[in-house]
Amino acid sequence: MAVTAHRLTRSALARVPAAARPRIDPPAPGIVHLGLGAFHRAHQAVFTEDAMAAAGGDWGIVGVAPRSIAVHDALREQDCLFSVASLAAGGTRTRVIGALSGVRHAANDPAAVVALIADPAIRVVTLTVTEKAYLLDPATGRLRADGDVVADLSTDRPPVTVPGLLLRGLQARNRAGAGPITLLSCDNLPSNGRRLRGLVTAALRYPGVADAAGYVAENVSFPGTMVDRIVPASTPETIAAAERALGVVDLAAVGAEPYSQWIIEDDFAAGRPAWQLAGAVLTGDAGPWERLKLRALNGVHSALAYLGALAGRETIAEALAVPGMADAMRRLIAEDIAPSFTPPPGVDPVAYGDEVLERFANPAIQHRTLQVAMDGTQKLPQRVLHTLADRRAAGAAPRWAALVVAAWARFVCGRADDGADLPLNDPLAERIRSALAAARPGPAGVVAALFGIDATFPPDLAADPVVRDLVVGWLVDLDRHGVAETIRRAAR
Ligand code: CS2
Repeated sequence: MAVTAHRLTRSALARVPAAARPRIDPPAPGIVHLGLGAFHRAHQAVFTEDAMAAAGGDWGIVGVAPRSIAVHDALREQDCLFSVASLAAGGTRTRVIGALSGVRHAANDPAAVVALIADPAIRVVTLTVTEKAYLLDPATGRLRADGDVVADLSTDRPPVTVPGLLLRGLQARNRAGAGPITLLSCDNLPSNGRRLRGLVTAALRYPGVADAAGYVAENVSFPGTMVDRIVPASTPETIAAAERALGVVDLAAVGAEPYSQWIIEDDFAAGRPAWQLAGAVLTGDAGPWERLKLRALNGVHSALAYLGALAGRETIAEALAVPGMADAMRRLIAEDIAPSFTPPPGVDPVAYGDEVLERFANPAIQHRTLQVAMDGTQKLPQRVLHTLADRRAAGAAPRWAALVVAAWARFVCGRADDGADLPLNDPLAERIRSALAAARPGPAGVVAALFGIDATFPPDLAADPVVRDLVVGWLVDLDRHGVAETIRRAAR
């Protein structure tokens, strides 16, 4: 009869290889994190454990799952322990992380989350809530009217949205006299610190939370960050590999590439962990690093996701293996992305791009093209459209960046080159479908319809005839020849 392995818990740590055990004792809480996903567990939690191992400090993380309860329950059953496997072609290194002090499930217990943010022991709130949670209209700087957010901010009901949890927590912190705090966005957005400040400031206009406005202005800082580590969604194989490595069952295991980078603006109202001792880079301005990463990594990621999914490639590494694809991505980086922005001092975007392509080619990382392809209306602006706009402002014709938009346009039409259906996972899926349903026939009609989605495409860019012609031209090729032949022809 098969012997059931023990679950990963504090008492089972003696069964785990010594080299894989946590580097710290259970820490007292000092941080609340919103968004308990795989990325947070493989990135900020690891940096924070290493910072505490190097310099101590009560910086334990209380992880808050906004909606999904599965990870919350798994971690609670495991004394908040989980493992991270660094997956390299030459082998895997797995370690158990003990940086979590607790977990909460916001949907089931919003009051506990509000009370945490109001607790004087908590001095930093970090967030990985994905692009779509920042309900701010970039054009107006005002909160996009989302029914739940408005209800959270103007009624006494328990909050159910990220803005609601944040604002109710800050309001309670002010009323409790709990002192200053830092809100640290760790989402893939340009100027993510300013975006988060904008979100909070816009929310403070609502009567239900307006009394916190003075406190926020005087006591809350919003530094920006750039975060980087490729962390595919966990699968049953992730869990099985963790059990083989640890000898216990970890249902919250994550797998990630070995590379990890964190650039943080050093503006903390009530202190922070010694993240620099864990390899993070503290700076006065994360902006150039954000643009480098969002355009030369995430922009290329999205390109490979859409082109790869259309070509029937399951993973990013397989997409990159399409003949001519690596050369096309190098041209995207060299001809359109690199000249579109000023990189951090001493950084060559083309060399950075070459390293990114090596990371994407890692055969040990099963990063699905469909996972990266999700939420395109929320990702395209900072990953591709800003590159297009900046190159157009310089009078250039960014044909390779236009290819990414064309690939997205063909992807959202829902059909791969071999006729297979493609899923549309996007907050604006209905808006996309209705635009396509009303589109004039043919590539020009599709582009005109999709360019009308002004939450994604700024009107001036959508009206640019050079951009439109480039995107339509690529879409004609993709429709006529498919990805592989289009890439082959383009490489000539
Ligand atoms: C990916 C990112 O899913 C996606 O959209 O492009 O999660 C990417 O893996 C990370 O930003 C890498 O740091």
